Amino acid sequence: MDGTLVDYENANVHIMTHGLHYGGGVFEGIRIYETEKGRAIFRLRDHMVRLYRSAKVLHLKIPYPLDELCEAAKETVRANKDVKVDYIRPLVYYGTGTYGLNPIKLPTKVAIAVVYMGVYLGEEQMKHGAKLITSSWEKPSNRAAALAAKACGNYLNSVMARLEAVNRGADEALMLNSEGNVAEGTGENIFMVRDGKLFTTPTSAGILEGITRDSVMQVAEDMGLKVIEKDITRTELYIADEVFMTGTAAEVQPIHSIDDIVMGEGRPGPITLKLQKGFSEAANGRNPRFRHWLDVV
Ligand code: PPE
Repeated sequence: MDGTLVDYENANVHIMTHGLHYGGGVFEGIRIYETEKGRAIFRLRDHMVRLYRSAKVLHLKIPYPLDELCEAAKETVRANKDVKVDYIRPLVYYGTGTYGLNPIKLPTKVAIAVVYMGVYLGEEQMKHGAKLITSSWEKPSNRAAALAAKACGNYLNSVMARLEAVNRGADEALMLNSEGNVAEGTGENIFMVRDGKLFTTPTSAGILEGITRDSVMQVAEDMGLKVIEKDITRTELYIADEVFMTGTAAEVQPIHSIDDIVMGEGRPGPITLKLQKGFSEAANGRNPRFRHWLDVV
C-alpha cells in the first residue's frame, strides 16, 4: 500500500476515503498461473497499461512509473510465496483530505493486493456451463459512463445485476446496452458460436476491452478461427450453438442456458472446449507462441 508491504489484516483505509463514498478509483484484476518455470503473472504489463489509462480518464495521477508498478506487483506475489494465491488486484483511488465529490485536491492512493480467487462462477459451472439471466438493469451507455475505464464506480451497475441474477437462482447476468443489444456480463465479455463461426460484441457495444477477450481472439486466430466482432442481439444468443464468457477471474466460462433457454446440446460445445484448452495452455506457459504473455516472478 503506497509503497510498503502490509499484512492482509492491516491493509485498511480511512472511513472518509473518496473512493469508498463515490467510487472514485480504478482497478485491475490479473491472474497468477503456475508454470514449469514457477509462478507467472499473465499479461501484467497490458493490465497495468489499462490501469494507467483508466486513471487518466478519472484525472487520477499515479505517482509511480509503469515499470515500478509492474515490479511492485511481482514483489507482492513474491511476498506471498507460501500462500495459495492466484489473483492480483491493483487499486488506485482518491484518498482523504477534503469532503464532497470534488476530488481535485485529494491524494492518489495506490494498493496492490494478492488474493485467492479460485474458479469464479464455481467448479460445477465451469464443468457443465453457467446459468445466465438477462438483467433488468441496462448497461449505462457511453453517454452515461466512462465504460472503457475500469472505474470502481462503474461497477455498482454490475453489482446490482449480479445480485439480481443470484437472487433469481442464476449464476451470472447478461447485460444489454441502451440499444437493447448484448454488451457483456457483469465481469466478463461474451462470445457465441453459430454454424462454426465465432462472434463477439464490438467495443462500441459499451464493453470493457477485455484482455482475456483479446487473448482468446489471438488463440482462436492461431487455430485458424477468425473472430467476427459484431452487434449481437439477445435472440441471436438464444439460438447460438455455443456461448461462453471470458474474463481474468472467469477465464473461459461455458454458458449452459440464458433465461432458461438451453444453449446447443446443453453442454460445453467443441469450439468452447478447444478455446478453453488453448487459453489454458497459453496461460500455463505450454504454448511457446504465447510465452511472452507470462512474467515469471
Ligand atoms: N467486462 C467487465 C465488466 C469486467 O469487469 C471484466 C473483468 C471483463 C469484461 C473482462 O476483462 P479482462 O479481465 O480484461 O479479460 N472483470 C474483473 C473483475 C471481476 C470481479 O468480480 O471483481 C476480472 O475478471 O478480474
